[in-house]
Amino acid sequence: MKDIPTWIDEYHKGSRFGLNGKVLLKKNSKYQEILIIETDCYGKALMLDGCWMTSLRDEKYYHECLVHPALSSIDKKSHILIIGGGDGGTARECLKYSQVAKIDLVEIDEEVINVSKTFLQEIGSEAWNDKRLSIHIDDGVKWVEKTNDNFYDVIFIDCSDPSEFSNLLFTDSFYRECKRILTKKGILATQSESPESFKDIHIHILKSLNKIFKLSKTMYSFVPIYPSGIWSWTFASEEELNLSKLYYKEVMRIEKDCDVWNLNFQNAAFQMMPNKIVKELNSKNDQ
Ligand code: SPD
Repeated sequence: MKDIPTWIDEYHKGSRFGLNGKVLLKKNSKYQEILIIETDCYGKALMLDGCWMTSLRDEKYYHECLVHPALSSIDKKSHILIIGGGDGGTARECLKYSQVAKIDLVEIDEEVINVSKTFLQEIGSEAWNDKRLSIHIDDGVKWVEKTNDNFYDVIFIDCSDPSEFSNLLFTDSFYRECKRILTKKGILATQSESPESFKDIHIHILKSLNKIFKLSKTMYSFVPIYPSGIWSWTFASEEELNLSKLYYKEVMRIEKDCDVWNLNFQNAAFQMMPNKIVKELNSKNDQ
């Protein structure tokens, strides 16, 4: 089985999203089925419980969009929390900022980290050896609950789609807890699913964050291997979100080191909300 190229599909609501490749690893962790696939077009890729998570060729579309809008726009960014993010891509992007002093990466499934370190080294890259990164194998919801008030400058939620064991990461009570442990000017940055293939949960996330935080903004771009391709990231804060405004020297350095993100790309991406989402968010019935 391992050496035969075949189509590997994510099945989603009557559609399938597939890549041709060879299965390099198939195992069950305590939480999920883990597949590593050597794909023909996207390099090595990670699939969890039948859902594409990341690939060497397209991971920057996702990780750069999750991290840089938040970190390029916030003054104080010494303490960072990453919930999920077991492939290391989010940590790698955060560590590009010299001001980042400490990252707690809280991943529930140790096996995801192990297979990522073994098969997807390019994604986590030097982050795995950086002394600023502390890895905790723990439940993100419990971690947040036991954290003191006003502790983190930025929280990144780099989670899978809602499922039996990730559902709580999409609840109002969890977002409220995140707000509690953020510093006064802190930012919550979360992947917020697809306005097309995950429209209901997308709307739910945006409405919840809009209700719980003073400000929230959503950007849209694409992650080629995810269902429908179009994806979103939402940023929420109690203070003014300076997204797209600051232009520090360090930001210019980071732009040079990115494949996807730059300030022009970001400015456009924050204007890309599909009109049906605008209308649904504005509809009185759903308030
Ligand atoms: N449909 C897949 C959504 C997964 C989002 N997280 C991906 C993890 C990449 N670090």
